[in-house]
Amino acid sequence: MLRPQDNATRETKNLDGLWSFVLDPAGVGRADRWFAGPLPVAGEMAVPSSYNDIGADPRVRNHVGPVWYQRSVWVPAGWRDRRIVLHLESATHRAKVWVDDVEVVSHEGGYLPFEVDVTDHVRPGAEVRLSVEVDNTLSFQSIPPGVVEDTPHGKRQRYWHDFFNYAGLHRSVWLYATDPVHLDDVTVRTDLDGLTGLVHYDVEVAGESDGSEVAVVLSDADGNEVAAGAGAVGTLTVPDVKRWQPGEGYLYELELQLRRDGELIDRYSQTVGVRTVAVDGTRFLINGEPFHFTGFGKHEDIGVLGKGHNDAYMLHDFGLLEWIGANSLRTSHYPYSESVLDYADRHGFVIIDETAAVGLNMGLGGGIFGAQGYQTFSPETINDTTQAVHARHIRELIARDKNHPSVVLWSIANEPESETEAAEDYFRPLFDVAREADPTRPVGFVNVMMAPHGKCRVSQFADVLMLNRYYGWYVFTGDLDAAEAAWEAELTAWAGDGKPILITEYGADTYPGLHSISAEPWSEEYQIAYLDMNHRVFDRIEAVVGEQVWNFADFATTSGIVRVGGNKKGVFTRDRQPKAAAHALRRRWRGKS
Ligand code: BDP
Repeated sequence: MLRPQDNATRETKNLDGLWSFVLDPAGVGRADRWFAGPLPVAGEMAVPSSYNDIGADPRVRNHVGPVWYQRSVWVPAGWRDRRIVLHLESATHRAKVWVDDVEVVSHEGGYLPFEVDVTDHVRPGAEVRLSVEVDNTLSFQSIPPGVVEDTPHGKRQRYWHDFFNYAGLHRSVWLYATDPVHLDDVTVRTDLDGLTGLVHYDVEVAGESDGSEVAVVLSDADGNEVAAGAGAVGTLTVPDVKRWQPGEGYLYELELQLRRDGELIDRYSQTVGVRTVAVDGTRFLINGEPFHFTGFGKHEDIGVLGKGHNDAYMLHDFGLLEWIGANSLRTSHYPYSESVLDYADRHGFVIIDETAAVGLNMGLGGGIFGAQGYQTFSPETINDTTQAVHARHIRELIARDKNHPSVVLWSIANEPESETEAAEDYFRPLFDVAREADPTRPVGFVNVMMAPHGKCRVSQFADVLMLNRYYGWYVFTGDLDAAEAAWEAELTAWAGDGKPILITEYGADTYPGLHSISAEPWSEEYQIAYLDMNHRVFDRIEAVVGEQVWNFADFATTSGIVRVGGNKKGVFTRDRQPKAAAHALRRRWRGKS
């Protein structure tokens, strides 16, 4: 699938804005054919955004089940004889879409795009009605998993991940038009041979493509042609290549051209960063050079919009990341908007790209998530069907993000149960799925504290060890001396595995404005002391190739007695003001005060 793009052969129509919106608590919308006319007693909803916090109604915030979005759209008259596609960048967590009375597509997986050819269901120059049923229900067979419990007070959605289950149309919706014979996908892989760059490309064409021909032209950032090729598959060589590297996101442009009888019928511009990624012993190499990750685990989370993508906030967050000296982030705990990856490509920002497989761990929670008493892997809970869904998520993530030079590592899950035989059986094939989909990037998963070295049975499959640890917070709370000794002992054991170690989470909840001379937990002083302790440990272990603090900013969670208006481990507040730790991190990462 190619992201919608405008050029001389392709045209997009953006469908963001206000849509009609209504909850469907009884789940009757489909049977009552709500798609066949205006939605009953509808309100309005902004797209993109999470619907939860837009109004002031707790029923909307805490709704479990389907909601309906609807709008009408004029199909441009100029799109006669064109292939017309409806593209949704995400619908959390599953959606069914109708064009007028016709169901055209459904998709499950709340953070990845999907599209459908609607040519047969629309008339250029006429108006159509689009209806989207979006369902936020999580089950043991969804990624992420959850369970709906029927209580005397109504349905309650339980889940084992620590962020609010925001839902809705979180990213843009598009109509676009191409020739019926069109470029359908491209896979680009790059390599370096001394000073020469190699760009392998593989273009897919769809439609009745008799007689059509593919050509490609590679240009540098100034628009000068540096190489060209004919045919759908090939390798371009770029002498004296300018590499994509951390801090310097140099991009070439690969223009794909599709011609029939000499006439250009489709083109697509794909950005290309020429770089290599490799793991060598305990080193993580980008372009053959050891790379040290600094940065954060983040969330797509802001006030009012929830998980709705917003370009202004995206730029602001990247501005703060640059200010603090972060060179990387993990898309914890789900694939982020493609705009984030495009920005990272352009600016040399390094990304660990994670699936939405979070909370596959029913031993976790200890009262945090409020859903106890389940076994993680069993025929009734996370089972073979879930594994197949998880595999599909991995494939769809890699299909979407494979061409981003910023992405250097796949994370196939966050903190799953990993200390049991069932976990080993569940994950072994999923690593194969990732490696088959992308043989060029390392693959890992994020290990949880309950599966330390010697107990974890899944890390054997990973190229890189990603560890989340809270020594000094969830254990040895307030006792940083004891935390330091225990943490160093555990890390030393992991280092013996001979793989690079990335600390993907370490953090302490911090209430902004709370101060304490003796650095008590929750104070701004403690956050700094806690981070300092961690950094002392990391600096003593050579295999540690990166540090990503949990979290970039405070974020919304489900309610619980250890969450005070959400998770407060942010180095910035939810509205992006720095806590004292932000200045301390900046001194470490940029050497500036
Ligand atoms: C880890 C999770 C993360 C949580 C964090 C925390 O990976 O999602 O928010 O701990 O407890 O368990 O703050």
